[in-house]
Amino acid sequence: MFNKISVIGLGYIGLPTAAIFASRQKKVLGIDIDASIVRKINKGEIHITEPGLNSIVHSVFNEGYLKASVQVEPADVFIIAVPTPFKKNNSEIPTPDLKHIKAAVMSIAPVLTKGNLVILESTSPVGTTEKISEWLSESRPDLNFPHIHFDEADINIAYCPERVLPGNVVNELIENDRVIGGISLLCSQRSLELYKTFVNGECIITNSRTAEMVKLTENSCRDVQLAFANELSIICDNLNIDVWELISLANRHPRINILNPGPGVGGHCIAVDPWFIVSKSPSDAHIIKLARKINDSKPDWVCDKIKITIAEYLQKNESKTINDVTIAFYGLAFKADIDDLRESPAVIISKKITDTHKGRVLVVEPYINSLPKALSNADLCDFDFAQKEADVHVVLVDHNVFKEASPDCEFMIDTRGIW
Ligand code: SAJ
Repeated sequence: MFNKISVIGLGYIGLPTAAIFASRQKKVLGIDIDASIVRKINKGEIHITEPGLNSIVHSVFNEGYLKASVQVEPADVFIIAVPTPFKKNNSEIPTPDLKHIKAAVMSIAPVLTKGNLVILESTSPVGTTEKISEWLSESRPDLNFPHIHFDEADINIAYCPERVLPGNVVNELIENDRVIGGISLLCSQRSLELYKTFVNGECIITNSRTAEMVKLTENSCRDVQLAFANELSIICDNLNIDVWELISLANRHPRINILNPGPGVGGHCIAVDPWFIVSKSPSDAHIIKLARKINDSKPDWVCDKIKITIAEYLQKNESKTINDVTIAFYGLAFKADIDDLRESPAVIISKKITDTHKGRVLVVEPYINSLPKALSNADLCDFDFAQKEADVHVVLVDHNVFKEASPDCEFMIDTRGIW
């Protein structure tokens, strides 16, 4: 049935998905436009950090089940897992950019044959799966597509979002429940059959529009909850209340579960996906839009706190000038215990301060070997060096190694409440 599976886009979702299918003895061809990624996978190696993934890719490659290529080939199933960034367009509301999805769809169009299943996994605005069906039918008028022919179509198309947590992807891919939204019932049923080859969680069938909205709703819900926690942290700071104590006490209520505030909300999902809802329903999506604004403004608030703390340090150390003040940032990743710096509020904050601060800036980030270009004026160092050299200490990520440390800092901003 599904003997040959092609996964288009070998990133944080596509590569683990390709590897797990291959580990179930499916012949998998991974496609990526980046030749260096393809070369790496074709040596049995990986280009991302994700616990447990390296050994799976290594063995499925050696057993001959996984290969990578820049060139699409015929297959039984095509799974699209490419990024869906947004465009800012000088407007208040960013809009989703479907160029990578469209390019992936156009790349498979020439090799499609009757009976193929096409699955979109990329987070996408509502209606994208139907659009894929339209694009394909324009490009392949010799085939029937489900947005017109439903269960009679030659090609089946569905939206099947992932909901895995970076850092626990391999386990969650297998164990999480999965929502499967076909354009027709047959599209859903065939997709369910495919995912059952490795998903232990329940696979639940719906239509493609609902499945698209489920994915956006999950991440928007978390964004709204994070905005609540971040707003609380600012209110508590003004009222001289320890927000961490407040939350732990409020969370003793049986129906309250407030998340932890932080320096902002990062990553390529929660900080992005809510805009896909807002851009489709700008006059109705009030809370979702406000949550985005609250979370996006938190890094500026942290920068202001850093400036106030520097001023306090100088007040206490009268012989020093601003040029003498060394600041240490602890963590750059967008969240704990990963190496991913995408959309990281920690990068935004440390860059903003590094660009204007006249003294030295140190960064402690055990998950990277060199600083990104944006921070070329800062120095990457280890924890002990930062503790010894810095005057002002700023915790931006709650990595376990930081939690286990016993810091000694008089002037400190702890955006994660770990010290
Ligand atoms: N964060 C806090 N406080 C918290 C929890 C998180 O400040 O209490 C911050 C993190 O530091 C990070 C951001 O929120 O900056 C997002 O982190 P996250 O752990 O909440 O989520 P992601 O982006 O790693 O993964 C999310 C997950 N979605 C939900 O939990 C609803 C995951 O299940 C999705 O698969 C993933 O987005 C995705 O790919 O869409």
